[in-house]
Amino acid sequence: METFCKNLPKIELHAHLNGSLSESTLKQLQRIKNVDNDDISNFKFDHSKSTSECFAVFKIAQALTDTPDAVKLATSLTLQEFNDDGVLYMELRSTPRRNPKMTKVQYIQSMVDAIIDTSNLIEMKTCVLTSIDRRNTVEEAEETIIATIEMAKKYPHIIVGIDFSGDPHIGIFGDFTKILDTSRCAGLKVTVHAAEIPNEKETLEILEWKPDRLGHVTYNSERNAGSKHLWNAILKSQIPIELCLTSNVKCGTVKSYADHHFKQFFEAKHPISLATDDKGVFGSTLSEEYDICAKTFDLSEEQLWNISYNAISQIFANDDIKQNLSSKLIEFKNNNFKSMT
Ligand code: 6MZ
Repeated sequence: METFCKNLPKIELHAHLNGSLSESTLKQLQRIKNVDNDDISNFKFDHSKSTSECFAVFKIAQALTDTPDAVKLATSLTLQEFNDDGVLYMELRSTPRRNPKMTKVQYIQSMVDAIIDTSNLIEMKTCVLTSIDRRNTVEEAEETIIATIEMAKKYPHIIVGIDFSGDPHIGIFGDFTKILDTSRCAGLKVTVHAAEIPNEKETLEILEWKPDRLGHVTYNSERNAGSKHLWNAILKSQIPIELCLTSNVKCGTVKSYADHHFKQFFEAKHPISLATDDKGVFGSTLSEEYDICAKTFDLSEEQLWNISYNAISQIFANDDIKQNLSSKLIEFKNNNFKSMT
């Protein structure tokens, strides 16, 4: 099963750049910056921690990606790693930061440059989502959206959407809807982290706003601090959900893999994809996520293929890219499952 999961062409729709940095990438960035401290030994979770501890560790990576060159290098190395794991298409998300050494536009440009420079070296196709951090102000979000719209005009095939993320204990989704409407009017798709902590009122508001995709959706029903009404509203919405099993287990928002809400959404035939979230922090590749999912929920290779194939319709890139991914997944199926119809 492990080899199958590695070979299966996969679609990664929920990966945060600074949470995805591997130890070797962090070390390279440290060398370039000439810093030598053991901060990075605290980056990867070797056991489960709380959500708050999780949000503290991102700062370790962000301190190393504070110039355009560092953002570009971090992006290039991360793309290479996802490609080597058999990812065929990914949407890489990151919160553009402004500091005395770079503007938000330069931050986004660095990600784009890394994608363009690696495009001839790797098979994986990558698009960018810029993240709005809910801990920050609406003015800061506005700045990010203006920068994203400007860059999306220049690189419409690379910059495809906005992600709403950050520590769910801080900030209110409703404060950001006007500014998110602006990005939608500019043709950008939007994915929103929802129900990472119990907050039925906010989750219902998010559903009402109708994002193009949702992340996590952990506290979703009577069985986990939600209600039947909430569960029915999620299913009725048919909004695809990005599920990150290891991330949720390691942040302690689900008790174990067996308790993960993958099972309920899968059985309800709700559109879902599997994703890593922060592979550097949680120490799990997308192949490993597929493998864990298969072993925990007793899935066949055909069912895993279906999960990957169905994710194509959920991507934010255009129909040509969808068509191309579809052909590659069908080719894999024809070569690997002679008996599949
Ligand atoms: C919510 C998360 C997250 O943007 O600097 N982030 N937001 N829930 C999660 N689940 C654990 N994992 C990561 O990457 C790091 C940032 O992504 C968001 C947080 O805002 C974090 O600071 P970038 O590339």
